[in-house]
Amino acid sequence: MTGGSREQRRQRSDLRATTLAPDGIGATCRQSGRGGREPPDAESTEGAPGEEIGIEIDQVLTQDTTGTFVWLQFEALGLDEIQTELAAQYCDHQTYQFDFKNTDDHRFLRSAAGTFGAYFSRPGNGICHNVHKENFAAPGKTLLGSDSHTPTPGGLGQLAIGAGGIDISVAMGGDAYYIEMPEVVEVRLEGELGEWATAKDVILHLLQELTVKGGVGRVLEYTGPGVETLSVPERTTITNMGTELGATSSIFPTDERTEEWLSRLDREDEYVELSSDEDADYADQIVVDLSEIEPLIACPSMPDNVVPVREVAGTDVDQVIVGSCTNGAYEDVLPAAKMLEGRTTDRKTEMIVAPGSKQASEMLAREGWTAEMMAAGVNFSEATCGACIGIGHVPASDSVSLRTFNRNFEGRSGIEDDSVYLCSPEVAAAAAVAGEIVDPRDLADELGDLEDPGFEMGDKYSPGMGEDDPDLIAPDEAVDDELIKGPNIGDVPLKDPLGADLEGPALLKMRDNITTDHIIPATQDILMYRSNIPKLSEFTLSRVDDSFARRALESDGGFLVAGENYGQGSSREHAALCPMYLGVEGVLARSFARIHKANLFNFGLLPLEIDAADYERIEQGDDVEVIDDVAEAVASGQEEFTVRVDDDWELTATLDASERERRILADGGKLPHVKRKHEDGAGAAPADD
Ligand code: MIC
Ligand code: SF4
Repeated sequence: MTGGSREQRRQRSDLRATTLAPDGIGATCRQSGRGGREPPDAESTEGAPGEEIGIEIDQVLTQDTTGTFVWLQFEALGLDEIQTELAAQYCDHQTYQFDFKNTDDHRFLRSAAGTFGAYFSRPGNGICHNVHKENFAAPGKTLLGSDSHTPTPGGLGQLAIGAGGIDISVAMGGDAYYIEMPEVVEVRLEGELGEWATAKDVILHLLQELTVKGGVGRVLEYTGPGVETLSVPERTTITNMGTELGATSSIFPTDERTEEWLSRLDREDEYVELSSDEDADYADQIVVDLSEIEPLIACPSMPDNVVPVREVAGTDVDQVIVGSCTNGAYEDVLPAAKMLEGRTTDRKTEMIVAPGSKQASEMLAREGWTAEMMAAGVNFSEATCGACIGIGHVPASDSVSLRTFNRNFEGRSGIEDDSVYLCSPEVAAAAAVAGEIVDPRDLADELGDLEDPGFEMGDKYSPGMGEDDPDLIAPDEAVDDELIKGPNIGDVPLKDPLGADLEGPALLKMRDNITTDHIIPATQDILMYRSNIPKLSEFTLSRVDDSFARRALESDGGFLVAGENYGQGSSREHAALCPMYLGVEGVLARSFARIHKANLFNFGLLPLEIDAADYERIEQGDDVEVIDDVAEAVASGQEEFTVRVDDDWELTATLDASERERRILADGGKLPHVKRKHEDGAGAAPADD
């Protein structure tokens, strides 16, 4: 059994600093095969971009909405003990427990953490990224998490990557995590942020420049003299939202500010100095002059729809929410609290604060800021994801909501045609006071006595944290030692191995940038079925076409057609699992988002890339037939596939897959693949290659 008390865990940790790119910061890698080569046994620290590498995983995290399947698949793999140095199960997305199904999920997760040896963070203790950052994130360690914002602790030098649930199950079983070696891009920070400009504006600026596709296949490594001007909470706001750029991960070097931050948590012994080599060679360089950053805002309904706040000033605001894994730290809420001191929120504007962790809540309360904000008209939520995925505080129809969150995909707030803007806590508080969007610099001029609250680091974290924390249960204090499954916890569906023929209608044609929130929405009414695939699959792509699930089931097979960046956003493997359950065989898209493409392989769906002209020509309802013997072609490493459309014309589609991914596809997905390897005598570990 791994895990143990916090003290035991510290003694075990060997804080090794290793290498991702030949010159960058990162992790120990194993190279894997592409184009017929088998993975070499030897450890390697090199890898050319595009080549498949295996990363050894030190820590894993999972949360309540992806976690049930992580453990169900861990169980289905026949595993009984966690092999990573540390695993943590958080309950953060649906902590209001509106339905017994949510509470059943949480009870199951506690029982799984206890049975297999993970830390268990109780519902309401905070968002996984915030609680992990406070308790476990450590420079030089690798972290894999079943949530797309797992890269958050890159702000303190941890190489952290988001992945699908079964990738977490397999990593917990002791196997490496395999990805295509990303390009490492330098983001060089010059200068210092000016008045009213924040870390949130830095990442919004990058989204404006690079778009939601700009980071795909890349790790962003922050360097330059501007780094030392940013504290760890500011850095983690930036690394958290690197996910919206599509980046595999984002990482900062470590320095005195990292050490100072760790010492506030009594974890200074976990500090490791990490920086890139002076002559590091990057695939690209982006220079950001922090002194030129001004307050920015992402307009509805995409995180890269960014403009200066002044451009949308005067827009009436109905709701303001400060919180989330991006801006829910004590240090994020504090500036908003200071701005509201002695003021009130506008009568027509409701303001809610949802701290990222119970620790942040507790500190705000102990220092009197909660009372101060309440007097100003603010309401408090428990520490939860909640409103970020349409659970609570759903905006009124035809209303404007300003949030300090990271995503504003249409409908994600819980109402179709929503109008959600993303901004810093300072811009949010200014809007709450003014009742409309306003650049805080202009509000300060108007009010005369409003000062830039600046950034202030909190004192030592509050006494609630530490060995006796009742909300974070260590494996050796586990409450349960066997799995407790309520009636809503279903089975893991399995797919048959890939056959020779693949044919069916183009069930749905979609535009560019379709998110996993389109594929499987996360709102309250739907989220409670995450452990019940037959029921959840009824909602598949309902946000695009509510007849889709019925049509897919009736058609008994078929394809999805999509534009660029298909499956961006969340890591939820349900976005591949549910289409698979409905009989979808493959996706023809102009390009795929990284985690979703991996999830398609993991559930045996063929992800084929098509060009712009063919995408334009193919229509919903057309018959699609892959001419090749698919099983044979996939196994033999064939990259180009001929697809006949409507018995009338042909297109060439590309399968960009490693040897390992081809074997997973051929077996019908990762679970059957790993089980088969296991049965074939590959040993106790769930070898994935
Ligand atoms: C999100 O922000 O979309 C989520 C909800 O945290 C997801 C995870 C999920 O769908 O459960 C993510 O980011 O991976
Ligand atoms: Fe939770 Fe929102 Fe962060 Fe996802 S993005 S982990 S839903 S706070």
